[in-house]
Amino acid sequence: MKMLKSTLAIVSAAAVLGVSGFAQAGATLDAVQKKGFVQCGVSDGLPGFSVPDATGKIVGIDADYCRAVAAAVFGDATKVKFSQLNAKERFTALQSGEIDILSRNTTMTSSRDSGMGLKFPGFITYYDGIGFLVNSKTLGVKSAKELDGATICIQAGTTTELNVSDYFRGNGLKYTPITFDTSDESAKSLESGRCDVLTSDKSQLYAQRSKLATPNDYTVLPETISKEPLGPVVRNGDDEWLAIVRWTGYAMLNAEEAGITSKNVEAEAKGTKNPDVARLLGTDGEYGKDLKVKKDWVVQIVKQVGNYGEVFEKNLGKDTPLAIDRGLNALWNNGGIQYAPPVR
Ligand SMILES: N[C@@H](CCC(=O)N[C@@H](CS)C(=O)NCC(=O)O)C(=O)O
Repeated sequence: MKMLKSTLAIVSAAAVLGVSGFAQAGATLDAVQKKGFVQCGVSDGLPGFSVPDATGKIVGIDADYCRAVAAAVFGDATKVKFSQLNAKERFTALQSGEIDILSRNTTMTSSRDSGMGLKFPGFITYYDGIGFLVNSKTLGVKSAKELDGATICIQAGTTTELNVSDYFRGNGLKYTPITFDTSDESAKSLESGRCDVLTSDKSQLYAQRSKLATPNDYTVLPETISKEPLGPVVRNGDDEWLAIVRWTGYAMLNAEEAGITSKNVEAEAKGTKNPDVARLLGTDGEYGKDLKVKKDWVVQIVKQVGNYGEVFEKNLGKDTPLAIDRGLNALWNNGGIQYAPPVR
């Protein structure tokens, strides 16, 4: 009887874990291969990160990350379906198994990485930080320190809520928060003057500003008040899937560092004399096999999606409406902190 009870306890615990989305090692890759696509959770619409273009295709660095994972798994970057999620919905969608990866401008924090049945593979798609966007014509402030008494638009379910509260308390300033479920609602409220300030990750402030009717009237204040390392998230307990998602990003960074681009990757795969490049591109060794992906996984990622720098420039760089500098997101040997462990 005692044994039966404990067996029942284990079975019901397993059922609960199943329901709450803890994955078993290998389960996600198996399921993805069976259905033939990666289900990717992205934002509701954030230029540069994930937003539908005129044809309805979701474009942006977060969407491309999922395409790169599909290129690694299937050799085909188009084998992705997207779920558009707001900040409040995103973690439940991953926990419940509705999506395979969350790639939605999500900050890695200890509580999200440990207390929620989720894991950040650790690849940081974009090093960000919270800032403030103001209408420089109507609110003549040059620094966040001058925001005492301001009404501030914030998105619910984000790290922004807590970080802004810390900043104002820490600096002895008062503010009135107005929270919204979507960033479009926040942006509209800034435009209508309902709030004096819009706060969010700085990359998103540039993205939001690019969508306003008169972007040049708005300024991002110089302060960055928090660390917001944004990256993909997977369910806890499936190390195999976590490794694929993690090494997809590292492969893209290593390709950039080695000068491998979407244009030259095939020629390099055939003709390289550089041992690092030969390993990275699967000409030498079986590094894809360890990850349970094909030998040419990196060739497919870079050919079909691009190296990290190409993806950054295409979605966020100087030729886009966002015109964001590489800054912290430059490679470690070029003034930034993007540093990938080697494929070997
Ligand atoms: N990085 C922060 C903020 C993420 C976030 O959701 N930001 C909003 C503010 S711009 C957003 O992405 N909105 C787009 C949407 O509603 O889909 C976090 O992980 O909590």
